[in-house]
Amino acid sequence: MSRSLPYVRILAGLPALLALLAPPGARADEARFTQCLGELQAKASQEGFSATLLERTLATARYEPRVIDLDRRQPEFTETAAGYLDRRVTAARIEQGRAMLRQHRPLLQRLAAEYGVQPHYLLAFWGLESNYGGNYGNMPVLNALATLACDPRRSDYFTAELFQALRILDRGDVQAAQMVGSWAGAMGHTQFMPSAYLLHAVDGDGDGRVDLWGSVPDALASAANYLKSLGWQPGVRWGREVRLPKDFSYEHSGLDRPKPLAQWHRLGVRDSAGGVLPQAELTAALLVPAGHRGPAFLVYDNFRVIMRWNRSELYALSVGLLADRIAGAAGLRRPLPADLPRLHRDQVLTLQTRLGELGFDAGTPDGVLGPATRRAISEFQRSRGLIADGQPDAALLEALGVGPPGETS
Ligand SMILES: [Ca+2]
Repeated sequence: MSRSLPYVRILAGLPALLALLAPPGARADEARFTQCLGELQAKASQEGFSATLLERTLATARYEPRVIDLDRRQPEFTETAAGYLDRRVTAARIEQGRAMLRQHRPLLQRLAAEYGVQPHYLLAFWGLESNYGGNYGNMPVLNALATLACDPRRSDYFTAELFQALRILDRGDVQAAQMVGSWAGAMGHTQFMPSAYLLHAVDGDGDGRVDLWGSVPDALASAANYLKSLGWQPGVRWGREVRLPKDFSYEHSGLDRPKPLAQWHRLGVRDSAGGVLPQAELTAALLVPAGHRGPAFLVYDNFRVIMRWNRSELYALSVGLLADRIAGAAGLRRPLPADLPRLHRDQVLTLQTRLGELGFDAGTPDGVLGPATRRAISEFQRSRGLIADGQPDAALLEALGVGPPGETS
């Protein structure tokens, strides 16, 4: 141990000093964190992490109240498909993706050959996760993970991720100060959690280190390797926009109702230009994320692979649509309706309660518009002779007597 210079000691004491100046609730949080950090260090030590490592890593972790605020924050309103996709598949992101395709073409072709993931998909993930490295977060990952590990809500998960982060630091690929990311601990160009880093990150530029912050080849090779391990099928699309026949029965829609392409053909589904679907031995599910007035999509197995990266249907759709646009495709044939209502949590709760009262099982009312709620909406719509697309549009709200937020009658 080297002797600390006096000012270093003062700096080291600064957090405690600042904590004394904070309001009592924050002081209690800090105190709990300090105690928890001690326990984490003891646990890490039992798991075999060296004292030297812990001293320069875990011992320096700081409580980040902002992380807890962000973790607690629940969206007040539901997001419409148009709102979600318009914010992610933007003209600027498409343009930059095409520029990145030109700039990194040899690398992307090498990765496509090695891992079987087409270049435009790697670019779409990169664009969505960090805006092509332009914004991968500046939160010290140890602080974020230690703060969440010491919070009861998801302590086990984040304690495990924190220890994985220590393994990465132990390996020496990156220094603690450079290990920055999102408030939830997702790191670098591709926003890998530490466990994904340890399992799937690879050295794409051959310098012997895996650096998801400073090396684009490492980040893209890691994304390709991860997608391959999630089951990515080489040369297959994510899905495509399709055209539905008049009077189509929307009960066929939903990820849980896949059918062979030939069967979709028999149901009158055509490609977005009205042509016959490709003759391939593929199974696909039909999605209508904005209801019957919006576009329809047939999605293939690779769509489900994207959902293993991030469990949101709209996220997977944004990856697919951005990838298509980067590869040169035009936008949607049928635009996303911009006038669908965003529902307040109160309204979703009322809607779920009403559906339940009427015998349509939307699960336990939680204010979140998930697949079970959409399924219940669709069954209610069918029972009333409405178009059963599962979309909570104005007609549905009226039929269920769901008023503006805050109205309970
Ligand atoms: Ca490297």
